[in-house]
Amino acid sequence: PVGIPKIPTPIQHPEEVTQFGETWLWGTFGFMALGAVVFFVTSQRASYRYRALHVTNFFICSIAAVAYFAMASGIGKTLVHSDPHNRSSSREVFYARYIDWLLTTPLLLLDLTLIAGLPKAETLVVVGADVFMIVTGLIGALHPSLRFRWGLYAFSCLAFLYVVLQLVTSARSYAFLRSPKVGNHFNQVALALVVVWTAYPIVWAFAEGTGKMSVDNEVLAFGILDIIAKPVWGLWILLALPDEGHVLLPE
Ligand code: RET
Repeated sequence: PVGIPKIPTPIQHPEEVTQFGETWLWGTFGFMALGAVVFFVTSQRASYRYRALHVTNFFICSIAAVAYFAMASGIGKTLVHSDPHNRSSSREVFYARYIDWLLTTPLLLLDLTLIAGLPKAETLVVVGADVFMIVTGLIGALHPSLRFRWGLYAFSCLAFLYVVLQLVTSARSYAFLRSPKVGNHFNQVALALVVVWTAYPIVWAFAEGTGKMSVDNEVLAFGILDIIAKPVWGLWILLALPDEGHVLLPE
């Protein structure tokens, strides 16, 4: 029997990273590895009063370097299908980023809380909110339903707001309690952190959220943000740190 004539359909491709994105992933790996080497050297030379900050920055860059090595070499990603009948609605999601962020964002916050001398209990709560922010962001990125994806985004944003609020209220006051110089330093680096970190949910909204941004451009944007938020910000914190700003391990 003559079969039903097939209507040729255009080949549909999922939205995936290309050579451009892969090259940039290797580039970002290079920056993180360089940062790790620099902080390793400075941590060996630093006075014990500041060493903890050099060590956290060394860990931050090392973890990111490993995550970027994995992503550049082709793992740590998965296809998310928002419509099982339409392959072009599938998008590659780099979940490895979230594993990196899960470990490194608490360490970045620790840089600030150690300078401010924030009490341990409050530090724990800030870090808890930060972990909640990353985990809900990860579940959102992997969710096939666009609607529920934004629900998880909202939970994540609430946690982010809480982190920011704790930094600009409580942690800031503790920093000024130590000395005006430490307070001013904290003001500057905390403000920079809030500005840079706010760009993450914006990129997410255009990339995972609406798909308006290609995976390549997402890789480029998060790469640039990660370089600013990790090695650049970490180096600045240490170079601008006043003498009285040594690490405080409070109650
Ligand atoms: C997500 C999506 C959901 C909403 C929010 C997000 C915030 C992410 C942030 C990430 C920071 C990462 C850093 C990495 C290290 O360099 C998860 C993107 C609020 C703030 C600083």
